[in-house]
Amino acid sequence: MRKGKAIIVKHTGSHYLLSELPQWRPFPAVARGKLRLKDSNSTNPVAVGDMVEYEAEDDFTGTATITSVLERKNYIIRKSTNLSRQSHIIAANIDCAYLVTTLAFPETKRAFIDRFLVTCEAYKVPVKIVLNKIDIYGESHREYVDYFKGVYEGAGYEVLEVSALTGLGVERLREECARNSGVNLFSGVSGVGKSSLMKALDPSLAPKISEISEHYKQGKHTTTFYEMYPLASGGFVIDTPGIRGFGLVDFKEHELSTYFPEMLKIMDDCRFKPCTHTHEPHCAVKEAVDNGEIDGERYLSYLGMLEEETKYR
Ligand SMILES: Nc1nc2c(ncn2[C@@H]2O[C@H](COP(=O)(O)OP(=O)(O)OP(=O)(O)O)[C@@H](O)[C@H]2O)c(=O)[nH]1
Ligand SMILES: [Mg+2]
Ligand SMILES: [Zn+2]
Repeated sequence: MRKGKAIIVKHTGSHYLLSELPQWRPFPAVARGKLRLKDSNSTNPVAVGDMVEYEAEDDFTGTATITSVLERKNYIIRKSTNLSRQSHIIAANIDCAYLVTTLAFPETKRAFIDRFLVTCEAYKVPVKIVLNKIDIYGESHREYVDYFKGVYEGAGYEVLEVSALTGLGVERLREECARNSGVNLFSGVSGVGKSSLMKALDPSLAPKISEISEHYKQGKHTTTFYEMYPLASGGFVIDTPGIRGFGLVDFKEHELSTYFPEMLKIMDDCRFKPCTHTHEPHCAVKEAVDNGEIDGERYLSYLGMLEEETKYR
């Protein structure tokens, strides 16, 4: 019998594939009994990226048994709707999350982007924004692309302009993904090109890709499993199914603004502490919104999240 530690690289129902990263030699495993991390009521107690302990035959024949899940350094968690009681862990132990977005075909909603970013801040996941399908925007959209980049760079996030189709920006993304043989996550709504980007990074990979719907201008939820892939150029990428809804999990009203880096920077100057930045006089955040230092839509996202968090509690 052999005992070891490995990472979950694929998860389908009760079956897992594990690999001892940074080696890439996946082997099948099942869980012994109920795997559970403390205090977790998520639909999936373990996720891709989780480090587990396993037992297997010395020659790796047959199926290994997962005996326990090790403490996570970080993870991304969401609820499908704000009303839902159960939460879902997208992935764990991520070196860099790439939130893949598009301005159109399909449009990624700003509220969705901001919820994802807030969750990354709260659960300590480094995150960057990928603006994909740059090839289809053309000169007429340049102004909006610049505005979008201005907003998120101003808030403290890197924004990478890429096109999986033309290869623009792909080499830079490839270099970033290879850094420290790290585990990278591609997440976003359906149809933004997560699987296409993976294939652009490493043409030997063959994830399923399909056209967005002609009629609805939305993705068709082509990727259905969470799965990690090794890139020939180094590093690993977790391709994920498109996310339908992103509800926040376990946020306290007074913490929320600390997960907006541009608010966190100035909130010491609010007269009241804690300040919700809604009705209080002499609020530095509201002043920054009024004079344009904080983007108005980011602030609206903040108010929307604040309202939901107090309403559904
Ligand atoms: N023009 C253009 N089309 C792209 C680009 N990237 C992806 N697409 C197209 O967008 C559609 C959806 O791509 P996918 O890679 O399947 O999208 P996904 O994000 O993996 O979608 P799900 O798996 O459903 O979440 C396909 O028709 C791709 O060819 C791009 O940079 N430019
Ligand atoms: Mg996909
Ligand atoms: Zn304030």
